[in-house]
Amino acid sequence: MTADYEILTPATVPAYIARTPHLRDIVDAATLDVREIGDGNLNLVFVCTDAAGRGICLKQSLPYVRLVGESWPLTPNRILAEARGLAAGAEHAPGLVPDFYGVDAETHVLAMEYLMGWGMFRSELNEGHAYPGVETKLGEYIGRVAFNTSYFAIEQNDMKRRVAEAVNPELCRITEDLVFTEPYVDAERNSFVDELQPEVDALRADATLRAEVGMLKWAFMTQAEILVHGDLHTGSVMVRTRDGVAECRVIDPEFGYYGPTGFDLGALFGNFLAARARAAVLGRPAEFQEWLASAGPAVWDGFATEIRRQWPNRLDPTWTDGMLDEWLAKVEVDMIGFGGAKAIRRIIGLAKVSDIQTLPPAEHVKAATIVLRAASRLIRERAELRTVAAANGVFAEVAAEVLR
Ligand code: SR1
Ligand code: MG
Repeated sequence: MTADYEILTPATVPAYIARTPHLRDIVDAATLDVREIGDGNLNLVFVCTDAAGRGICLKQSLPYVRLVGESWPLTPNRILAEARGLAAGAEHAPGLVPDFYGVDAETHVLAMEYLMGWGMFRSELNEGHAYPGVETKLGEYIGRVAFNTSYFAIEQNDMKRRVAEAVNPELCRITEDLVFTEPYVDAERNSFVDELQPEVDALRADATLRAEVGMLKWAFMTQAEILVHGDLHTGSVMVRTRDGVAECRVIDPEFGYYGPTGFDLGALFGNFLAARARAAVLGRPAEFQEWLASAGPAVWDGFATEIRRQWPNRLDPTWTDGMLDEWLAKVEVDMIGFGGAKAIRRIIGLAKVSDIQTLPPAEHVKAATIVLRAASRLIRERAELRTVAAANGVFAEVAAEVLR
């Protein structure tokens, strides 16, 4: 599918910025150095710096999936979902998202702060670099956006209008297919090394697992609770350490829509499973592995603390403190389940993760096996496990069994 709008290149970005009123004062277009750095699955990303050292980052959605090519058309209006997510982050979780400079609905270009010198969380974890404290902040980010985009804080009629405005069917369909359906059937877009075939066969033959994944997919499709990020893996988080303090910024909410509260929490947890498997097979220092193990529970604590902090501001007294305890317990179980589903898709389905893909062959198989077995148990046993901390025990058991 060819675009019916101008697709930017590093050579045309300066002129684009110069003619765009909401961008031209942020940097000096005449002295701009521009690089296209998009390494994700969908979009173009341009980072620009001017002679005075000022920066800007432009993201342009293509009318197709970059990873696959023009044979897979995809609405470029996804950039509006991203704008909605960044604006919500800026409003409710300032300091945890990049500064948002606006979106151009005609060219499908979004402008934001260039996080110069920051690293992608996934790449940093792959290198064995710890960012203590970032996990709690990520939980806080989810809690802040969750509370303030839910019925807890939004008037009922307004909430329904917001849910309707934020529908994101094409992007949700990708998640429905790639996360909840394809890994469990013989789909064309799946791929994995032959050594994993018995593990994959076991998942597909497991009727309990299949039923539970069906329940998670049902929740994803029907449970319009909060404005979720929709793709909150460790590649959607930028990190740095400044003055000894680890900082993070959440990026890329183009899969955003109103969905289940546990979904983003689970996305992080599921990606930590991949990072932990990598660290385990590479024999990273115990201190790093222990910090990684604590990351899932810390995300949960950051989230739950934030929700409890805001609880007195809820709009409806029908929601008692007892209801809050029950609601949080359900969200934590959902987090474990979605975490498992998000981990499994990265091993079997389209769009894999470097944590596992860049390992040498023998370690790749071991790490992928750990992820598949642990994630499968998390999905099946999540109701009994109840807490993310308890779910960590499953990972430890499985890792010991595979690496024995
Ligand atoms: C076709 S898009 C594949 C994946 O890339 C994005 O980052 C999402 O995770 C999506 O599932
Ligand atoms: Mg993304």
